[in-house]
Amino acid sequence: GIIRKPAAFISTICDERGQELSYCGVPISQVLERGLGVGGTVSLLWFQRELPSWACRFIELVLIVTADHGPAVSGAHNTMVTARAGKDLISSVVSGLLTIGDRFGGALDRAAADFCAAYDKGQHPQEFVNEKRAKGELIMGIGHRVKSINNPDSRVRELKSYVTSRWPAWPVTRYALDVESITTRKKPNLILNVDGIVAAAMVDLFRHCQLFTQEEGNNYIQMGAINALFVLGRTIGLVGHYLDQKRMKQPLYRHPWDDITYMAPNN
Ligand code: Q5B
Repeated sequence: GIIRKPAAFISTICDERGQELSYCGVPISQVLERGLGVGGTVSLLWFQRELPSWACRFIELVLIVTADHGPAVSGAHNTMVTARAGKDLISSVVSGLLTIGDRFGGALDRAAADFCAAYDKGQHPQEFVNEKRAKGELIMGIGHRVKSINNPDSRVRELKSYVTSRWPAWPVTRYALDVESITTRKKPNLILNVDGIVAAAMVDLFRHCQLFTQEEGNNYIQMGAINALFVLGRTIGLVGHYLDQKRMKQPLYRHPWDDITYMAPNN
C-alpha cells in the first residue's frame, strides 16, 4: 500500500491551496461579501469559529481604542527612539512591542485569569483585594499612571457601555467593576484600566456566546489570546509613530544629561 510520509506541520486555520484562499473554511470572497470585517477575520483565524456580530464588533472596538495612547507610553517611546536611530520599520515596531508586559499593556491575560478564578470560587471582591495585598501582588487590570476617577479613561467608559448593553451576561465584568470600587477608595488612580475591562469582557464573551466550552475559553486565556488583542491594536499606533518620526526626519535621540542622575557607588 501507499506509505504516507508524516507531515511536519498541521495547520487548521487557513488554506491557500485551492482556487480561493479560505479562513477556517470560509472562502475569502464570503468574508468580504458578508462584511465579516477585521473582527470576523480575527474570530476565524484566532478562535476557529464565527463569533456573533456583537462579539466581532467588540474585537474591532478593542483594536480601535488600543491602537495608540500617545507618544509618552513605553511602546511608542521605544519605537520612536529606534526609528530615530535609523532603524527600519520592523525593528522599530518590534522594539516597541517588546515593552508590552505586566505593567504596560500586557496585563490582560493575567487579569482575566485572576478575575475569573476569584469569581468562580465565590470570593468576595474585598477578600480578593485583601489577599492580593497580603501577598504583596499588584492586581492585574487595575491602576493607571495618569487616568483616575477624577480623570476617567474614555476608552474604558466606551467599552464598558458596549459590554453592559450588548453582552448576554457579564458577571466577571461586574466582578472587576466591584474590585475597582474597592481599590479606588484606596487611591483614585486604582481604576479598572483598559487591560482590565478588555480582559473581564473577553472572559464573559468566551463564557456566554455559547460557542466555547469553559475549558476552551480558559485555554485561550492561558495561550495569551487576550493580550494578543492589545498587541494587534497597539501595532497600528507603533507603525504610526515610526512613520511620523521618519516623515519629520527626526535626528538621532540622545537623552539629556540633566535628566540622568549619575551616581558612582560609594567606596
Ligand atoms: N498600586 C499601571 O502604576 C501601573 C496597583 C496597586 C494594587 C495594583 C500599575 C500596575 C497592574 C498592571 C496593569 C496595565 C503600572 C496598565 C496600560 C496601557 C496604557 C498605558 C498608558 C496604554 C501604574 C503606586 C501605589 C503603590 C502600589 C499601588 C498600583 N497599582 N495596588 N494593585 N494594580 N497595574 N497594567 O501609577 O502603598 O504607595 O506602595 O502595575 O494593569 O499599560 O496609557 O500609560 O494604553 O498605553 O506607576 O493605558 O497600576 O503606580 O506602581 O508607583 O504604585 O499604588 O502598590 O502603593 P503607577 P506605582 P503604595 S494599562
